[in-house]
Parts: sequence; C-alpha cells; structure tokens
Amino acid sequence: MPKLSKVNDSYMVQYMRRRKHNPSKAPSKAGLRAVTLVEMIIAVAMMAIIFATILPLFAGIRNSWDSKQANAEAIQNGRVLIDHLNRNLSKAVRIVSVSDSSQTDGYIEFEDNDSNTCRYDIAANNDVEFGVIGSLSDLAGPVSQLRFTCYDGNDFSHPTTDVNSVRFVKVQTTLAGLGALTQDKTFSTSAYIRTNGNVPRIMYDYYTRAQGTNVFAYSGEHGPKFPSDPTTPSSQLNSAEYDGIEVDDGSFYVYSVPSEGTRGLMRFVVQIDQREGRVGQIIATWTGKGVNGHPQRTDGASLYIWNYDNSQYELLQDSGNTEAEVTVTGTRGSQAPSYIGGASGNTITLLVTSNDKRTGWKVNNLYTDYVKVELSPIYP
Ligand SMILES: [Ca+2]
Repeated sequence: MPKLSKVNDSYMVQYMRRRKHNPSKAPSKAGLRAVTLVEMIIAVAMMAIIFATILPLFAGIRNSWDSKQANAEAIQNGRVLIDHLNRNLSKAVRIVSVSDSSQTDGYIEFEDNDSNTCRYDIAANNDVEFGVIGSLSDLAGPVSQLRFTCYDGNDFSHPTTDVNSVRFVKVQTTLAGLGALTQDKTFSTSAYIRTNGNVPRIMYDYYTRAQGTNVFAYSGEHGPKFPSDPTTPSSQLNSAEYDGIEVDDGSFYVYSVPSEGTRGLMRFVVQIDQREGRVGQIIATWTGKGVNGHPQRTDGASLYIWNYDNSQYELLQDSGNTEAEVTVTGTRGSQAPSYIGGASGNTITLLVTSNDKRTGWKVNNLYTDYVKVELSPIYP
C-alpha cells in the first residue's frame, strides 16, 4: 500500500511539476482541435484522390456490363429474326415478288401453304416487319440492312429476281447498334424454295399449236404506231408463211410495207388452255428484225400486248434503232388475267410494229423469225 501510493504520488508529482514549470508543453484544448482539423483535411484530400481514381473504374465496369447486355440483346434479336426468316421462307410455296439483290432496304413476298401472300420488309421505324400483306407487324430491329439475294437452282453466281426461277434465297440483315455502346451486327441465313422447281412454264408457239385453229398470225400496214383495236391487221398468214415463224432458226416471214408513210404490223393471237385465274404470269417473246431502208428513219421493232380490261395495247419492249435480229420480250405478272380475254375468254393478243414508216421507194421490212407465249400457272 505505501509503496503503491508512493509510486502514484511520485508520477503525479512529477507531472504537476513539469506542468507548472513548463506550461506551454502541456496539451491544451485548442492544440488538440488544430491537430484534428489538419488530419481531417488530409484525410478528406486522400479520400478525394482515392475516389477520383476509383470512380472511373466503376463507370468502366458499368459501361462494360451495359454494352455486354446490349450486345447480347442485339444477338438475341438477330437470332430470333434470322430463325423467323429461315423458317417461313423454307415453307414458301412460291416467291411472288422480291427486291433486287443490290437493295439494302429489300423486301420479299411469297405464298405460304395456306395461299396467303406474306411479306418481309423494313417498316418506317426501321424494324423488320412481317405478315400477310395488309397486316404486317414488327419483328425485330432497328436494322440498317435487309437484303434478299435469289438464285435459280443451277447458277449460284448470278442473282435473279425472276420469281419463277428462284429456288434459293439468301438473306442478310444488319441490326443497328443500340447507342454508342454497341456495334452493328450482321446476320445471314438462306433457304431453298420447295415447290417453284415443280412449276414448269406452259409454252405456246406456232410449232406446237394448230395454226389457224388455236394460234393465229396476221400482217398488214398501219400509219400510227399501233391500232386502237385488237383485230388489226386482219390478213392471216398462209401455211408457207406460218413456216417462217414456227422455229427460232433465222428463217423469216417477211412483211414488206407497200405504202408510203406506213409501218409494218404483225398481230399474234394465242388461245390458251388455262383459265385466266390460273395464270400467274404471261411472258411474251418475239424474235426478228425491223429494217427501214431510209437512212434518216429508225430501224427495229416494238412488241405490245393487248390489255382486255383497258382495251389498249401496252408496250412490252422496243428493240431500239437496230437492223440486227433481236429478241424483244416482256412479262405481265400480278395483273396477268387482264391480258387474257376475247370472245372465248382465253385469248392473248400480241402486236409487233416497225419502229418507223416507209419513205418513198425505200424498203420498210418487218422480219419475224419466232414468237412464243409462256405462262406460269398457279396451282391450287
Ligand atoms: Ca423462223
């Protein structure tokens, strides 16, 4: 006990003495506060530096997360879209219409199993839309590209938009990046068209049909480029003359325009065996040449088809100014039944005219080598 109190006493006494003799060295209240502030300022400054270093890291992590999510979403969108295209195109019965392979905002129309005509295209909001024509709805997007490239069954190097020869469709679409965080992503797929290959064209010409019975040809001259009725000219070819237009062989039926100021005309009338509602397409082809002997007159010939609904000829193709033998051709698709008519309701009428009139004694000859009409049937 005395020992302890002695020790305590001595410490206490020493402290008090020190304080008494040297008061400035003793810790005061004010001194304690000053030290804490400095420490706090230093601490705050250090924290600011640390946060300044760490925060961008957090932002980076968050950006990376967001971009991964957006990219994943884009890939998901793309896969769903491509799967949709592939599934539906593979079930197409026939292609009705398709955009050129160079078109980046392309479209395709096709007939499905239920005879609905469906369509893929890019909507106004840049989404890909799909549905039966007249009621399309958005599938996925936005896309910056939707491109259809079609081929026939034998040639995969030259794209075609001839819907009757399309057997294979390639689709390419690019989903636009969602904001600055993602990149554009391009997806592609392809599909074989099942049944177009089983739809051969039905061909009518002057070799396979009965001349003067269900296929007719007439020649004559005319001032204007084409008549306003489907019965001019009316002078039918004889048997020897028909021989010239049976086969595409360089032997011709030649109509030589007899009068000054007129053109040569040939009218071809083909009676078909199909009902007009079963005709998907009419493809008319004429091979021959128009030769005008006058140097200032135009050579060549033009092919027309009679529209039975509008009662007028429509130009299919003009050969241009050439004396050479040419093939002019033209197709009528969705409105094909308008070009089938006549008394028996099964007639297609074509007209070929010289591109220019006869002048003076210079010859104006219309040579016909071959004519045919092909039909793409629609099967039930
Ligand atoms: Ca011939």
